[in-house]
Amino acid sequence: METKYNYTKIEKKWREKWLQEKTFSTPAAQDPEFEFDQPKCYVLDMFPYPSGSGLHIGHPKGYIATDIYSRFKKMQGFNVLHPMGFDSFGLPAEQYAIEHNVHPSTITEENIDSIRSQLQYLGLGYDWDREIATSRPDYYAWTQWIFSQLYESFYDSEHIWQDVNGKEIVGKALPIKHLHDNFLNNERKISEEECINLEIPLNSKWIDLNVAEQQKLLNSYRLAYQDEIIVNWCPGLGTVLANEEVTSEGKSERGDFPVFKRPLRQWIMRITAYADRLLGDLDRDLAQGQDRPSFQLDWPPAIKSMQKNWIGRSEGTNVLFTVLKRNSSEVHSNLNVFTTRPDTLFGVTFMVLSPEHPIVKLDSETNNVPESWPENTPENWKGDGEDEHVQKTLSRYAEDTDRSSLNVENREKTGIFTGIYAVNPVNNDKIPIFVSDYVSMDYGEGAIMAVPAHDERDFEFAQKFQLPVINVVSPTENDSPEGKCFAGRGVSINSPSKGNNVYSITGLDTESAIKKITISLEEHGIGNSTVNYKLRDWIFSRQRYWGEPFPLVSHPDGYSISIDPPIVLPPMEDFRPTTSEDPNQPVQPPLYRAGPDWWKTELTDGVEVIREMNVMPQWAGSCWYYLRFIDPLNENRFCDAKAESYFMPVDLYVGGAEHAVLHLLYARFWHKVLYDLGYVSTPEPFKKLFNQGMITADAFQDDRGVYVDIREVELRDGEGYSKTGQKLIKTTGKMGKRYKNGLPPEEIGAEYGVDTLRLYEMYMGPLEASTPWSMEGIRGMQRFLQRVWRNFFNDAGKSQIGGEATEDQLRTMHKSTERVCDHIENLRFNTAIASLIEWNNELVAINTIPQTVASVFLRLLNPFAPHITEEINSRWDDGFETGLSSAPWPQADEEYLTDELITLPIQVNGKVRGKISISPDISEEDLRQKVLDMENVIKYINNPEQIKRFILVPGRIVNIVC
Ligand code: ANZ
Repeated sequence: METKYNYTKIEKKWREKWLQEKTFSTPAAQDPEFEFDQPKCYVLDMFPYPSGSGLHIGHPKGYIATDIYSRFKKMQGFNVLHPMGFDSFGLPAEQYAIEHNVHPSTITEENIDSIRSQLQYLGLGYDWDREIATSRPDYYAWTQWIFSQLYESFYDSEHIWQDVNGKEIVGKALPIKHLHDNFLNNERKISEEECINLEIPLNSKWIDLNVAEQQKLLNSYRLAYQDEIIVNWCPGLGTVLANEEVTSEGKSERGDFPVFKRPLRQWIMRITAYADRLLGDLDRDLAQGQDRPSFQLDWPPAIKSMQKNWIGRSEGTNVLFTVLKRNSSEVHSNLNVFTTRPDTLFGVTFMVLSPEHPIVKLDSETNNVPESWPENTPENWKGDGEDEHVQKTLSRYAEDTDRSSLNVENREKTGIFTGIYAVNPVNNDKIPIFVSDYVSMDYGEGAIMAVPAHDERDFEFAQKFQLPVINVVSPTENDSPEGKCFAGRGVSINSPSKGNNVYSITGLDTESAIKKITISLEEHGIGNSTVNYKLRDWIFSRQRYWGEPFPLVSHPDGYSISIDPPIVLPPMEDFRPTTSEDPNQPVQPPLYRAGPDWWKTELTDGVEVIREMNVMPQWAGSCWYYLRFIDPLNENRFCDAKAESYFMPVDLYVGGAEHAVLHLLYARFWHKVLYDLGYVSTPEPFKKLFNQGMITADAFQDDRGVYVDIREVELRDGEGYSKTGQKLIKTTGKMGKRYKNGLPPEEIGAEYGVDTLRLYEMYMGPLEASTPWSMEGIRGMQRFLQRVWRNFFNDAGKSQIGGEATEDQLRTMHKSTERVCDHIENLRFNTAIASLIEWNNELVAINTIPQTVASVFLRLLNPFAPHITEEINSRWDDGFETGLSSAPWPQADEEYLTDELITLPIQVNGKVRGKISISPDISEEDLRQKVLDMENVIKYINNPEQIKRFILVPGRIVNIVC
């Protein structure tokens, strides 16, 4: 037998063996042998989209981590589910296909094949029988099915129900049929607003409505509904984009095409209905029923707070102002504003409307807004001037908002005076109304009461237009004004004193002032407390080809009907989006070109209907893939119910922090809908979330600033030179295409071995940190493995293992076991590896390594470097016949861990009364408990509940004063 550590051969052998023997497969739920009472561990990776350029060594960092964790859990006796799949629908795959002039259906499967083999090359123990790809019909049929569930449901925000543990929850998704029956039986009235929207007489009943009207009413409740809204339209890509897909310059993230705002009929997901639960469940105890423990989300605090900010819950008050007719003191209409600071009502010196506010659009219809507008000067905002340039300014606003009005926050404030006035309800002051784009129609009421003394943005505006500033909040001592105005909390001033005005709040602290004035406003019917969210509903249609078709048809009477999946994407030679340079061109999704053969169809009653021609966005498939992995071959259900409640929630979910909001929020939303409808058993899908850091690397630019592929760079003394000998500029960046500094895993694997690569990636630093790649580092790791190999085999290939372990050797062994186990459990792989290296250095010095020690060492190293350890185990007479992957994880024996204890004297009221042996890093709480359990100490304390002071001087003494 070959005696050298020949990693190339060894790694190939084990890689093939694992695949052939399906070593890491998890029994299927339908398998009669399946043991539902074995403890489970569901470990999930954020699945990749199958890009054409394949993986570089930066990509698998998270995958190596979950592989180590899964192997560790398997050895600990858990039934581990560790699947992998591909996020293969959507823009990236489609753009790649367009650029390479191939069809997405072929190129996607080809890319999947090559990425799969790269993942297998890395020795990752996935259960490949469970592979899914979101673009395959047997998968997306169920994405469509879930869409139908959303379409056929509404959110009853008043429905009170109890979760499995009897906790009361307010609000639930219910079948739309309930709503239909409620309307039909007059248990629910059609509201005034609904009648106005439907253009039907007030107090109409369900039976007075025609079918189209009834459907329109239901549509306004559905969790997936259709509406005409202002969207980011990118004619260059031929599709609508989410705000997040648009850069701050108003260009598309992909391709850098201009983006325009335009109204478009869209399918939308009512995620806002779940805002409160999506927020609350981030920090709540989540029940799973009697036999299963409740859990809390163990997520990085930064991700939780990003989700909180994204949802943006804001408690405030809506206040009703009146708007006067132009040049008159008669009331024209009402104007509602949303404020978080009703205590500043006496400091309002102007109002600002969003350019899209309906009052701005009233113009000639009502004669309220002048044909030409007053000039935009301080003299004129007070009164009567007229100037046509104002009209121009206003139309410029319209243009401005057309060109993606993102990032208006930091721009210099601009605005115009409307020439009309509002009346402040608390003091009847007449205040001018302006229009400015720093107020957005998307939030609150699209109109604000401006308080320049206490709001930075209003202050800037007031400065610019020379508007008065009235202080109404006085800072308390430790909260003095920072900027030009005081936005903090304090005590109300200049806001009438008691008796002068029903709204008087002078002298009250901000909290009480808000409360008091809100109550008074409510009593007078001109205000009510309310909650606003920054979260917007989710625009769910894309005018592209490579996505899930909707399971919907449109009826000739103008409403949609859901139809049974699967709706298979028609094969189309020309799948390209209909692009144009003209933002006003009518929108024509590619599926239109599939022709009437595809989009015309008949209902069972013979009515001819038209299929929906938009497709779903990329996010759809990834919203629920973790459920399909549980039971990927099920043809009758998205996933077997018993298997779902066994495997859910996902115990560990590892992926990039870039998915902090969208994917993680969308998936949680769908999950909650499925939970409400009774399809899944846990209120949240992902119990523990972890974000791996990036791998960065040196990148080199030539003197034109162009990046030179890292493999074309010659390295000398830490500097890089081009092929022609030109010295290059060295920078650092995230490994990848952009900086041309990615290296394929096969290249590193061939040179150093995959086990070395795996170990090195985990050793570079804490998993969550971004760390630079270094060739020096990887060589060090290779030397470590060579030493491990030589510990087992001398040059003649003979085993050098045997004999009994000494006390000291056992102590090191158990301590290392304890440490490595704890580090892996907490995903601190770098320190786990450091412990193994340290231990191995001791082993190197021993001539013959005792059998027990060798066996434990191998098993601890196995999750990190599975190929070499399996090979050693298989060559060794005392090895595990099952192989290490199913060998039992070593247990640390407490007895051998004890020498780490330190002994401290215990003093009670100045006298030493006993001694205690404790671990040096015991918490004060645990120590106190231990001391209180010591009878020989306790007898000196009259009443343990009345201990005055309990002091631990670390490493010195425990001091009790009573
Ligand atoms: C008066 C006031 C006085 C305000 C004061 C703040 C401080 P959050 O916390 O984000 O909810 N506002 C309301 N609607 C707006 C819109 N559509 N576009 C831009 N700004 C809007 O912020 C709520 C505050 O933002 C509201 O409270 C309002 O200004 C402004 F000393 O009203 B405030």
